[in-house]
Amino acid sequence: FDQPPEGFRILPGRLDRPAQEALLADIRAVVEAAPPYRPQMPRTGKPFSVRMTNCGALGWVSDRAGYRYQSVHPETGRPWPPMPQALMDLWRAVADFPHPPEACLVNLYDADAKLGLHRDEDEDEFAAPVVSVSLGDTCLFRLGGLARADRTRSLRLSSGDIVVLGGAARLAYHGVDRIYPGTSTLLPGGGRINLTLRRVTPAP
Ligand code: MD3
Ligand code: FE
Repeated sequence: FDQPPEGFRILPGRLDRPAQEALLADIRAVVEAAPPYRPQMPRTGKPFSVRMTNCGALGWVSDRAGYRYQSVHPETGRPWPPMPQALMDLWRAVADFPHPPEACLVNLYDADAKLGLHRDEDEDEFAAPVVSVSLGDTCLFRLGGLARADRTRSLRLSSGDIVVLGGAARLAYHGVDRIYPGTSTLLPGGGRINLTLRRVTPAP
């Protein structure tokens, strides 16, 4: 699309099918150790339509008390499983940031799931980019500007696409408006998985 914000990089088809399958095997192991749960909106307790889990030293969670990063799963109380080496390697290859990611948020979308327009601002290190990996069904992704009222643009993200959000784009509003069922054969039951790699604490 025209005029992407500074720091927004899309790498279409960055992961080939074997790489997607290998990453999916890693994520299946993460999901076994840290079962996906349904976060709730702060204050209201309204459930998200997206289910979530995490891997890495820290994980993003949301409940009535608010949004935060924490070192344990909110339901099992166990530490998040380690970040798979393939994700550490991917960050090193695309992030252009000299310190490793600390958190990988795993978002699981069924055909009806959406993610409202929001900013990722719960991290203490905005110099680091967020790196997103899409697996499974294509979604309609919406990217805005630094203010909620700014014009937004929509683009499709497909399995194997990687997006790097650095610079000014790091604090841009964004969301997922819809999933296109049946657009990928990667996930046997359909749906979409998005991984976001994040640096949470200030880089040393
Ligand atoms: C643009 N995830 O987990 S990934 C999220 O597809 C999130 O599941 C979406 O938004 C998903 O917070 C979008 C692409 C993405 C991630 C972070 C961004 C776009 C971004 C941060 C700033 C601007
Ligand atoms: Fe986000």
